[in-house]
Amino acid sequence: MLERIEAIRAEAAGAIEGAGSSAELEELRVRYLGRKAELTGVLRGIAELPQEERGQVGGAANRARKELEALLEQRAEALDATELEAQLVTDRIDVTLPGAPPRPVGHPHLIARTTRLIEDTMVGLGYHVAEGPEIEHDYYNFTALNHPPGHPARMLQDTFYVQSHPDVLLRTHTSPMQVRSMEAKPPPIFVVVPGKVYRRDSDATHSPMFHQVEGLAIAAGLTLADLQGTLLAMCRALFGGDRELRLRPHFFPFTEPSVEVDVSCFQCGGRGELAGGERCNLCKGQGWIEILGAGMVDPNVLGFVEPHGYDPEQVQGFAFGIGVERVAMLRHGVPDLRRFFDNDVRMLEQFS
Ligand code: 2U9
Repeated sequence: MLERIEAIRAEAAGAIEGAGSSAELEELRVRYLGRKAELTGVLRGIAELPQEERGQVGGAANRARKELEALLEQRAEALDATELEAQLVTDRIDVTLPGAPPRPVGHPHLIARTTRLIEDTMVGLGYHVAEGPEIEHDYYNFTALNHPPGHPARMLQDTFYVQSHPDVLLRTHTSPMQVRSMEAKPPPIFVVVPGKVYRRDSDATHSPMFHQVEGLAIAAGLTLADLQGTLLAMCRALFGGDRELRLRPHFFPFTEPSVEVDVSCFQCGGRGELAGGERCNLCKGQGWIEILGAGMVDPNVLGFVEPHGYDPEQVQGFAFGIGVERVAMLRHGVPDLRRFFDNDVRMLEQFS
């Protein structure tokens, strides 16, 4: 009997060691330790053995059962681990694979890209970028920018007002944020302000909402020459390294003197005619394209922020404003400004 028990134990131990799957292991458990297993039968029949054999046989059968139970448990753990590992490998999903069909990757809108280009150029010259509220107070949009009461820009035909608050409006330029920047920080200040602005205007070259970047530089000793050099660097970054500038006298309430600035035509090189002798259609034969407005900041404007350190006798500076849509239309040959805001992907995808 003892030999038989040892034979069963040895056979079962070998089989458990060689089991290749959890299912196979379960079969072995039933075969060697189940209700109908030979060893189970031996244990059940102990009471019927002669008294002197019971202790030895019972002890050997119990030890064999305990050993096989332990071996089954060990093998089960090992198999569970390898089976889990195998499952993880076969179930692996590559989340970096494109979906079906692959999704097209988006890109910044042409207006955002053009704004960034202007910002980057000015940051390269040492300017900070500041953004501010689109809903403004009359004080920041007009009063502090030297617009007298009754100035035409303040009129209802030109400006969107908030109905319930006659002093609250949609900003008509980003200049209010330059005033806020001066209130927040004493001179010297070099700041550009990009953003949406609103005017009651709508046609192929005007939209009730459009984008500007305005710049402001205030420090001791700045002159119109500094303004010219700054704008030349910006226009060359936008329209090519060979560009020249032309300044024409103009009027703005917030600058004195004020100028309108033309850039030499980047299609005909400023000649006004193309290689074949025909008139340049971009500059209409003029050789110059109007591109922005600028000027030396009016001392009256500095007077509004004098308590914040801007003494018009001590510091002076310049400001400029440039329309982003106009720059984008010129750089990319877009004929109608409204196309930027139709949200027609056939238009937008051309500029990815
Ligand atoms: C402060 C003082 C002065 C900003 C300026 C212009 C001239 C200008 C236009 C360009 C095309 C508006 O988008 S557009 O239609 N802007 O001509 N803007 S000077 O002058 C400032 C700004 C802030 C404190």
